[in-house]
Amino acid sequence: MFDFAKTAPAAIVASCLMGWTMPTAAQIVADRLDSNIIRFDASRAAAENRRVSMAFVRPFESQGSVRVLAQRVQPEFSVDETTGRYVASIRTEPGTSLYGTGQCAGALLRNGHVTETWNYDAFGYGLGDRNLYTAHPWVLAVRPDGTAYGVLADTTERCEIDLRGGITFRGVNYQFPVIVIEGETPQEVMKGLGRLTGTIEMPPKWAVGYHQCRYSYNPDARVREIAREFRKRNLPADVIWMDIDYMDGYRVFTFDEEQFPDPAGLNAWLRELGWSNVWMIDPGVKKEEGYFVYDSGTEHDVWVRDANGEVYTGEVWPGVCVFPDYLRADVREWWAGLYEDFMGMGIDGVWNDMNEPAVFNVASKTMPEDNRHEADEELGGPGDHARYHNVYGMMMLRATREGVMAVNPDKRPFVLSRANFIGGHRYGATWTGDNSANWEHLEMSIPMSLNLSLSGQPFVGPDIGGFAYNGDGELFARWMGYGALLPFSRGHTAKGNIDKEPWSFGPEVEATSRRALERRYRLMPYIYTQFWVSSQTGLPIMAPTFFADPTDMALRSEDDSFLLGEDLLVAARVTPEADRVPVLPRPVDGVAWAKFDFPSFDGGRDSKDMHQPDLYIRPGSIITAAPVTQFFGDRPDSRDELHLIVHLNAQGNAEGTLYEDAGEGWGFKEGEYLLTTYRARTRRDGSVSITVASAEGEMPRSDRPVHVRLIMGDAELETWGIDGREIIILRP
Ligand code: NBV
Repeated sequence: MFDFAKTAPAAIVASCLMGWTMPTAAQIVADRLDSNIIRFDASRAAAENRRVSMAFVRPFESQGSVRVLAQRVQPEFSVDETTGRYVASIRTEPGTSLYGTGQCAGALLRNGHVTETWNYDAFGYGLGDRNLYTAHPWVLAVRPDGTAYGVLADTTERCEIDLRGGITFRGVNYQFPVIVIEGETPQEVMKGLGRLTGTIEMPPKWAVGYHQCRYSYNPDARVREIAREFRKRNLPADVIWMDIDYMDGYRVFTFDEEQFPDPAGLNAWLRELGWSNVWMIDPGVKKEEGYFVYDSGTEHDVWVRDANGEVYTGEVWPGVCVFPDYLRADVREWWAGLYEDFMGMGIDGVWNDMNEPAVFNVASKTMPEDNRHEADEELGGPGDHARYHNVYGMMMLRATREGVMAVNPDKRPFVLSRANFIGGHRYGATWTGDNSANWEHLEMSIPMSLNLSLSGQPFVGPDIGGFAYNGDGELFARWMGYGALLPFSRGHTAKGNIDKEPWSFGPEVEATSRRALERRYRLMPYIYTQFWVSSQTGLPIMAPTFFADPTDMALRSEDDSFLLGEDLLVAARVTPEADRVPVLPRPVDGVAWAKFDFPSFDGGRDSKDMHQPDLYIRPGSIITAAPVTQFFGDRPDSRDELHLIVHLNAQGNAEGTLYEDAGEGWGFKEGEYLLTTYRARTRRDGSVSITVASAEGEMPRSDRPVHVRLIMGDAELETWGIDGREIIILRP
């Protein structure tokens, strides 16, 4: 049980022992960190003992103190008499909708739920589990009038988030500050969170494609077989993944000599077929003298130690393991160095798994809470595992990213991590761990990915098709349908399961999968633009439908649909019977969001395929699209055609933005990009003129053909023109 007196700062201990009373508003210390961001500390003593924030992108200086009573959101602080827990709470006004809290199983709307931040190897998780793989002590609150605020409990420690009546955070050991971000809209709050915790870096464009994984594709001949099959069948995909069985006895940074004798050759062969590759690395290092990673780590004294100062050992895949202390910069540097030879094998991306960290054969499924981390002062100084558990994975991810970047400084890194912490999106993408192949999980994946997105992790998605168990073709087809439109789109399944490639369930499921993947690749210009928007602003890539109209209470608990960017609504059918009717945003000035689709490879319209989610375009917007490609770089001609899908608003206008760059490298930071705003205007004679309203960046505009589709209810008009020149659509 938590002993508040043992670890609390002296001043607080004294008041605690005397029966710590709730500080009055006058005792609470409130500082402005940014125009709409206020930090509240429970007391002067708490402020003085405030720890370094691991969530923030950089240290924030106070821009001056503010009056607590003048704030619309006023946190209250107390200590729970029975448990001794430190409590920070916020009263919410009736009708406030609550979201975020990181990865949670269940509905989008989090009112009434209790979760806990404690990264956990949650294989087989389900509804009602309080803590999963990642920790995001953050709540997004949307008031009935659509104004919003976000609340961050700035602590890395175990923290309960209780949304049964208002917002309550219960922590242990540390009187953490509460940070409140106010916004006129939830979007404004997310942008504030982006300023506070940073934004994603642009990923390589191949990582925005579809990823194919399984535990495991081995030996290498199987990898080639899968890669060939995708191309033969015209199933668009960019990335193939190597799970732990490529390693020699699960020793990280090694390759099984029999099954993967020539990883560099394999990667080069894959590249010829347009594939990028991702290989797994876990944190547990086999304790074995003579194994170079263990020997070098021991020499550099990098391992986490137990409370007695002995190197801690725990069992994971390779057997008895030791664990790097990623809280130390020198250890991160050592770890980063290991990637030199590894990446030298032509490896494109890295997958960090098991980094909660997961440990076998212990009830807690992780290392003891009294293990020691010799964290650097800039991260808060030495502390126990209880304090640093939730950021262990994030620090591993950071070290990996640094290693990958050091080897390939001219390339954009791609790293995927299972464990993470709020702010960890700065270092890599996250997926939702070991879900299951059943309808409950298919249904849960959308709200789960949405709440992670609303917690500041935009590059996110589940194992499409479900990890544990088999499922059937029907389930797989439906999951592929919407999974192909998630920010991180990867099919995966566990060892021992049946094959789960798009063709494994027969021709119908294969055709459905192809249509789904073709949609992603057609929408690639638009989707890639959303990654750029997120990298610039902190906005999520996938957003809940209520972002279209935060004042519409009917959208607040819409679990089955999501927005990609602002202009595209994806409405999925997530029950076997496909019997739920999505709640769509209200018409804007009488103009409804319009359904649209693409012709698919097999000549049909996707809408004939009930496994594909319905696509809707916002009134007044232009969505950009491209011809189907099989992978990034498949049609490298810069004069390749561009498609504009136009849906006019009540005034007869529409606008849409397209971001383009090389898809790899950092040239875009030096101006090598093209940001175009296309505008449609209805002219007096009723015709519609489409022009480039504004352009930015030094990448030249080619004279590529532009195909324009004007969506008009069930009908549509189309025409062709040249990019950069006015295009006119005559209306009958
Ligand atoms: O490395 C094997 C798996 C991996 O496929 C999965 O995605 C991770 O979440 N890993 C967990 C370890 C074993 C899980 C049973």
